[in-house]
Amino acid sequence: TKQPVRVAVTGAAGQIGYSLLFRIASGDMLGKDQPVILQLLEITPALKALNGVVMELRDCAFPLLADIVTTDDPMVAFKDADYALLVGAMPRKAGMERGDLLGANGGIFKPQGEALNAVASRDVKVLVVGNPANTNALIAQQNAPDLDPRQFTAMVRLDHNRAISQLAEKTGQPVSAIKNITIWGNHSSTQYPDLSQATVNGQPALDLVDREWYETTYIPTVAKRGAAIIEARGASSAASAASAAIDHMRDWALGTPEGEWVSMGIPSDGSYGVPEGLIYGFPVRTRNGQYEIVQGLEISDFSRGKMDATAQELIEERDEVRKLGLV
Ligand code: NAX
Repeated sequence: TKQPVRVAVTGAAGQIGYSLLFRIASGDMLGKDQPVILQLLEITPALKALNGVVMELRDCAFPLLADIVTTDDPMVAFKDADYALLVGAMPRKAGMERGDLLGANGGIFKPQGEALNAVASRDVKVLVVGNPANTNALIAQQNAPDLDPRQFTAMVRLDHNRAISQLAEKTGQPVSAIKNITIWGNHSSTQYPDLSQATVNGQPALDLVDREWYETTYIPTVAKRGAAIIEARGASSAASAASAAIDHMRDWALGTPEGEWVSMGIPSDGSYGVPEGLIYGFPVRTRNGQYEIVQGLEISDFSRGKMDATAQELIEERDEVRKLGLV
């Protein structure tokens, strides 16, 4: 039997945590043969609620759940962590400017980056879910100089999954028929859900739907889905966000199927003219725990415009956190 691996989760007593932890502990993320030790981080006032979640985790009697650690100290939560899912973040409050939001989150992701740098496994795989996810990932990464910058990623997988499901619904096909959608850029309303290479049962998706629908309905529906969920549910996406986090980490750790790709927010290496260093959604394939950007895709003028606009937003966020001395 395999040795347990250490999985750190921040914001563990929150909404997403309440779905995510049970999926990790049941083996959905790393496989049904991989025991896990959960290392859960919360702010001090939430430790009591976290303890309740831990009671429920224990009550599930998950065979793969080897141990649970709870703490309000990142140096404890990230100790020897093989995987770190950074979910806890400061939500945008009414009247908050972008700079205020980025500053508040810098207060969380800078010390967490430093703690990862100090105590995590040298191979730790980091996924930032907490918003603004891409720039929070950049902050953590820039404060962890001893770790490979490529180990810091941000979640655009929920957008990717939403893009699949919207296309499946429109074409009347199962989600399993849909391949090779890309979410380019920021996990925000400027994201670009790109169907240029997508296929439905092997047929080009853009031959099956009309261009007008794609540009004026599909793209904004995917990009604004988070707001639609809040409007309907009275709370932001939680189970679907947790499921996307599971998908992101599973595919990174265990690999993507032959001939298919997924979308991950990763540090740009300059591919497709995306400024180097931005944490940007790209099409990636993964194997043996490593990801690589899918190269050689044709980029139309329409795509170029969308990709540049979302890059521009990430540049502005980066400049803002630079001004604040966070990166
Ligand atoms: P909740 O407010 O339910 O939970 C967040 C938890 O984080 C709280 O329990 C809080 O005590 C904890 N927390 C705050 N600061 C912390 C710190 N410094 N260390 C450890 N824990 C801390 O939010 P939830 O609905 O779970 O969402 C979490 C984050 O995910 C939010 O930032 C949200 O915007 C973001 N999302 C990102 C998505 C994505 O696709 N990238 C989609 C879903 C979600 O909106």
